Amino acid sequence: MPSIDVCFSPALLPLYDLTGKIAVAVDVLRATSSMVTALSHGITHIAPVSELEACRAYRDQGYLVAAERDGVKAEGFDLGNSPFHYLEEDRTGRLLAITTTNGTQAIRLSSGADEVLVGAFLNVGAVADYVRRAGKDVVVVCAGWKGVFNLEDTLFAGCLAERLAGDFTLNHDATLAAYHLYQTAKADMLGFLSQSSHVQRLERLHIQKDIEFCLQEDTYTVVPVLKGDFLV
Ligand code: 3SL
Repeated sequence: MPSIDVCFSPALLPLYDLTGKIAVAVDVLRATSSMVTALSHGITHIAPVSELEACRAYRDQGYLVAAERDGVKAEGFDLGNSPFHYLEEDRTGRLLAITTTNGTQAIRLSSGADEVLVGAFLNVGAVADYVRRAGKDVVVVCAGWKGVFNLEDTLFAGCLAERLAGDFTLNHDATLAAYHLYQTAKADMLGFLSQSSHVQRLERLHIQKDIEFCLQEDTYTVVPVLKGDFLV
């Protein structure tokens, strides 16, 4: 039976062998939630980029360029990092390049896996179906915050583990920790996360509606897959 493991931060990735496995990169608040929303609302493909300048350069090729640092839209970009950018305006047919503090790094750093998927609560059921069909070992790569652990990505890992229980073994300690944390949190995720550092950071920026949106499960069925430099 394949297994699901959890890497709590990209800083721990050197300790994981992703060869032959599927990596599910997650940054629930908010990068991967925004990407899933963008692809579900007409964006045709996404370039996840690590550096601001490299991201901005995509504008010359007709891309919408989006950038966030420390929760705030970076100067000189079309968009920041909110899922509502793709809900409140029609972006159908547009290409997107995006760089964020942690999420885009987690995606790029996962590229040693056989396949890199992008996960969020918004598409957790579709991700579970995808990896079940593939039948390979899975590692959830949590974006964390600047190299350290965060609660919200760990809860996503626990939610995915719950969805895969019975078809995947959950017997890595990191997976068990995430699974049990999710059992405690799932009835009231917003309440459980209210003291967490990134929720507090986003609340200071008055982005409460983004938090509530990103914590919804199974809104979308799209599963972004990294093909070369692009998520499709
Ligand atoms: O760190 C990231 O990649 C972002 O998702 C952070 S924020 O939610 O846009 O502040």
